[in-house]
Amino acid sequence: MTDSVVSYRRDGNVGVITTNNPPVNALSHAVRAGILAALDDAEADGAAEAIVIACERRTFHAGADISEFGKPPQHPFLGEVIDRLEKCPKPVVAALHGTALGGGLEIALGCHYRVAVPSAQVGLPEVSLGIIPGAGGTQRLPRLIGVAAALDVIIGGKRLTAAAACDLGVIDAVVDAPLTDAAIAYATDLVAAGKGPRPIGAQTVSGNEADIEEARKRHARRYRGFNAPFRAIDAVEASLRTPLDKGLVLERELFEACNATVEARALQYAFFAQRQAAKIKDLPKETEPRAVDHAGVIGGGTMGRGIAMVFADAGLPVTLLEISTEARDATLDAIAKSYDGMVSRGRLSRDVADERLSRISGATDYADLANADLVVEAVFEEMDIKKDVIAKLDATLGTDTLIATNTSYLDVNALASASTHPERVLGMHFFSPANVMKLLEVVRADTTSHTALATVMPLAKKLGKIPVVSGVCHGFIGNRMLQVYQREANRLLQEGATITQIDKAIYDFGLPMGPFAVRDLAGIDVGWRMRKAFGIGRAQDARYSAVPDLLCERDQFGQKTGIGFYVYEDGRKATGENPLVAELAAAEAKELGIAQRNIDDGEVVERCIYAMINEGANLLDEGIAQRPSDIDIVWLNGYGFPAYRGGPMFYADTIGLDPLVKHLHGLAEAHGSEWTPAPLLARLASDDHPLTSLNR
Ligand code: 3H9
Repeated sequence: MTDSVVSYRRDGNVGVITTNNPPVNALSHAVRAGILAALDDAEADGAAEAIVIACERRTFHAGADISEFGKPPQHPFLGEVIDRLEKCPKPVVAALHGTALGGGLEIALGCHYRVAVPSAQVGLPEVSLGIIPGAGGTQRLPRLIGVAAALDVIIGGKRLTAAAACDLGVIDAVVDAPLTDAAIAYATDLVAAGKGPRPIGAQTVSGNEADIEEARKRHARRYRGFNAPFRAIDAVEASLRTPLDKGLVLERELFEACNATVEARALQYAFFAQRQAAKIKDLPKETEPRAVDHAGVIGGGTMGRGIAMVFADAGLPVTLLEISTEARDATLDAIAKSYDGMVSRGRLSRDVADERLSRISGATDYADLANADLVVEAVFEEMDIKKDVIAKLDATLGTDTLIATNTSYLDVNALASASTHPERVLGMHFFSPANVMKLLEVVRADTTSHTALATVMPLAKKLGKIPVVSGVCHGFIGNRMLQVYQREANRLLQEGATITQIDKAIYDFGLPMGPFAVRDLAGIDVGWRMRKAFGIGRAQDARYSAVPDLLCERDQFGQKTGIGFYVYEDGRKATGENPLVAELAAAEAKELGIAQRNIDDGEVVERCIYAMINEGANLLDEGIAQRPSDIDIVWLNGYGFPAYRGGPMFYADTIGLDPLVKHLHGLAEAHGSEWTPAPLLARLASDDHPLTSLNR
């Protein structure tokens, strides 16, 4: 048969079905229908004694077409296609390359044999989209490799390399490229050896209820608040007890129930939002990125070291500049120790750690940065110091070299003005620890060139980061919203809530830690120094809470000093509230004429989260954020906003903008003008449009 998406041809005694549906051969309706039609041809072709299923371009099927999930399902379903493959009277071989994920792996499990090139990866990532494998994955994988190993792949979201998949028995052989030829040869050998179809559905499952219970316990913490992972465990449990056909029916029911949840909508939205965030609306398509083959980092503090490791981990040589030979050597030592720690924790092999470390060289002279294509400054967070560094870089580097500042608050327009070529200056705001956190705010100054942006966005992806573009404002997208969230937490404390209550309410909402516990972890002094530098206090905000500052004045900075909002045992474990906090808050309330009262947890969550949403809408109105989903990506990846709620802007839509705006008016009456709904929210609510309608 011929179809533009799926084609059938014969090579010797092997029929070959090939899909060509760029970019990732997603199993859209046309592909499913095309494979069925091609199977008709292959089965009818008397000269074809075996069949190969393969894909063109960069990958085997990377899964179902996620963009179809919100629409009414269309026959043939993926399960029907896989059923036909499994029941095919001729042996069927799947030829895997790229990423055979989700429905892609399920297709392969419907085939009777599987071969893969060494670079191929397989996995069932459905729970990361709020669903479960819905085309036999939860029933066939346990039959193939046992319940415990299958749960690791399905719930742990593990992607297996071809070698690991072969060891586990997920695939039968690792073959050399060219893949399709190797798969045809494999199929020819099967026929010659008289080997026929070998359906997984006919196999029995190895494993027991104890494996299921163990998985429920093991994943309870990681997936706190999520639904899909636990439904996937239920489906795998069914494979132990029921024949394939019944298990498949239950799996489909669970899949559909999961797909109808807010969690599924939120996670699927976030999948596309993350890819959207990498796109800059007004960047001309023809803008050519510059090559970045060598990086420089200025400053060997925590951030500078982490940033140097990010480049080294991604395979780029990096030169780290410090002010003296002693500081340089101490920095390189500290980096070596970080890698040693990863080796001793089993996270890296010695060889890989050594290779990464060898990419980092130390320097003390700006001239040593001459061959860098991009230099990131991570020196002390002070305007004059940073400007001085940028001016020195400007004087030493070629005019094409990009200069990035890792500032978290300073005005990037002012910093760019320290360069005679301000078009090459932009912000790269890494989050701490830089080599772990995925988020990267790319701060676009008024003068930043298209070339600089077009270079840094794909570079970020190469560095394993999730880039989001922000305009220039105090705190950019993430920290500006964090400030109003913390402001509200402080006010709730003034009004009589305890820090334990506020932290618990926010934890129960789904964030990993509450606002006070987070500040104790990061160091309360960080915000204190920043507020002092910017002169932030009562003059700007009549309700300004000085409680954190008063703790800092007593050297109570949080975990690192053993006391902050909470008191700590061994520097880590909180044993209770610092009694001074409630005392200071009560005194402040008295001074400000605020009557303390009982506050319920619902009010805590509403005020902290709604304040953020309103500020997010202001950021959109001001053009700081390109689209609501960019804000969500910042909060999902930089601040631990619960992924099953989709991010603050998506969450706002689930509340409904009309009730939200009404609520904000009520808060403005009770607590002041900061609560006046952002004009954008008011406009959208009156037009009955959700925030996510702006995601383009
Ligand atoms: C599933 O299979 C359910 C079944 O169990 C049962 C059903 C009944 N659908 O990421 P990239 C687009 S659930 C639609 O930048 P990379 C993506 O949006 C699925 N579109 O490339 C982007 O579009 P654009 C289980 C998809 O090389 C473009 O392709 N599978 C899909 O960095 C390139 O993507 C998964 O969860 C899709 N399935 O990474 C795998 N996948 O250019 C999801 C990608 O317009 N995909 N697109 O922005 C991935 O993890 C990565 O895309 C992959 C490639 C690793 C494949």
